Amino acid sequence: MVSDMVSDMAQTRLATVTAPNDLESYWLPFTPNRSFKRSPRLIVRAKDMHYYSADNRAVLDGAAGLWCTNAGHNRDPIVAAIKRAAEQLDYSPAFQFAHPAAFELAGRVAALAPGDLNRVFFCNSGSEAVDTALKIALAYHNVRGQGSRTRLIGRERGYHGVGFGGISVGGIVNNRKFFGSLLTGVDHLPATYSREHQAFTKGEPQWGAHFADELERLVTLHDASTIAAVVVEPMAGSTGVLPPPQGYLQRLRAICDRHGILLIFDEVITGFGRLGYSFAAERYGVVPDLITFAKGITSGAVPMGGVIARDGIYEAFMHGPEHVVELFHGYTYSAHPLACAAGLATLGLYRDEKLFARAKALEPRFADAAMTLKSLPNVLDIRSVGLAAGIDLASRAGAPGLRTYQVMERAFQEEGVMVRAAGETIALSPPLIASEAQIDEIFDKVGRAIKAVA
Ligand code: PXG
Repeated sequence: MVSDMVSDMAQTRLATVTAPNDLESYWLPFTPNRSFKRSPRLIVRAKDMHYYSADNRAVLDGAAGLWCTNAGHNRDPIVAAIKRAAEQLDYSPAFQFAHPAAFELAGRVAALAPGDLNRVFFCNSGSEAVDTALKIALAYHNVRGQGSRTRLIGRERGYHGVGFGGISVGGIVNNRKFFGSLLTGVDHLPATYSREHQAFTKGEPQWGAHFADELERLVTLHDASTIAAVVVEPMAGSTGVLPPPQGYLQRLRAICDRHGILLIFDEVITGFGRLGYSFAAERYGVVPDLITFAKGITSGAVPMGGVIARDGIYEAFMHGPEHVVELFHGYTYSAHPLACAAGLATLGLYRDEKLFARAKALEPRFADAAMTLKSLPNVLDIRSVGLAAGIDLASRAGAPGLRTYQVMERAFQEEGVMVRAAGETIALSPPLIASEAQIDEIFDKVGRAIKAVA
C-alpha cells in the first residue's frame, strides 16, 4: 500500500539521521548565519553566572542569556521542579481543562503586579504576549460597544517581539521593512532618547518628559474614538537601554486616562527584577492596564510568557451565556505544566534570595562600573538603569553594527564574557545573582574588548 511505503520511507529517513554534525541545516535566528558558521560560538552547559563553551572555557554571562536568566543558570530548585513536573504531568489541554500549578502561578504573578492587575493570561514568549495584549485591548473595546477603537500606538525604537502585531507597533526599521504592509491603523510616538540632552546619565534622564505630549498630538490627528491602546516598554531594552525620562510614563498614563485609551507596558525585559522591582510599573508608580511578561518568569529555563490585565478588563468579557468562550484566543501550550513548574520555582528563588532588592541595591555600583568605560575609544554614550546598561560605540565607516559585533565576538572568544550587540550599542544585563566582583569583572572585560577593536 502507498501509505505503508510512505511510512517505510519516513522510517528509513529517521533511522539514517545519525547526527552528521553539520552546521548547515540550522537557520539561526537574528544571527548572521554565514559568519557564525565560519566561526561558531557554541555553548554546551551553564551554571549560575557562567556558560561553558564547547572547548570548556568559562564565559561570564553579562547578558542574562537574552535578558532572561535573572536567577542565574541551571539553578537547582528550578531544575528539580521541571524534573518533577515532567514525571508527573507532561501535558494537559490548555483549553477547557487546566492543572493546579497554572492557578497557583497566576495567583503568584498577580500578587507581584501593582494595583488591580490581577488577571493572568499565559502564552509562550514575549512575542505572543504582545500579540495577546494587543488583541485583548481591541476586543475589550469591542465588547464594550466601542468597536471603532481599533488604532494601536507604539513608539519609535520600540521592540515588541516579532509577531505581526509586535513588529507593527515596534519601531525598528529592519524588523519591519521586509515584511509587507504589517497591521494597518498603527501610529508611533517618538523615541525618548536625545544624546545631546541625556548623554552619560545614570538612571532616568531629567530631560524628555515632554515626548509623552506627542500622544496628545496623535489623539488630535486620529481622534480618541479610534484609538484602542498605547504600548511602550517602560525602559526600551533591545534598542540600547533607554530609561524613561523622569515623569514621562506618568504623563502617558494621564493622557491615556483622559481619552479612554488603554496603556500597555511591555515588561518582557523589565519584569522580574531587572529594574530592582517586580515590574517597572512599581518602580515608576504607574499602573498600566495591561502588562506583558516573559523571560524572567522562568529565568529562561522553559519558554513562557503572559499578560496581566486589570480586573475591569477581565470583567468586561464576563458577559453572555456561560457556556460560550469569552475570549477567542489561546495557545496549545498556554500554562504548560513544565513552564508553570519552572515559574513557581523561579518566583520562589526570587523571594528566598531577595533578588529584586539585590538588583536595586547593586544599581549604584553597577552604574559606576559602567561609567568607568566613559573615556575609552569610540564610546559615545553610556546609560544605565537597574541592572541594565547600554554603551553606544561610534560605528565603523560604511559598516553599521560592525564595531559592536567585533566587541561581542572579542569579548566572548578572548575575554570570556558574553554581551549583547544591538546595533551600535553593547548591552549588559547580568543575572541578578551577580556579585560586586563579577560586575567589575564584566565591565573590565568589556573595556578590554572595546580597546582591542578600536
Ligand atoms: N517585548 C520586549 C520588550 C522584548 O524585549 C519581546 C517582546 C519578544 O520576546 P520573545 O520571547 O518573543 O523573543 C522582547 C524580546 C536583545 C534581545 O538582545 C531582546 C529580546 C529578545 C532577544 C534579544 O535586546 N527581547
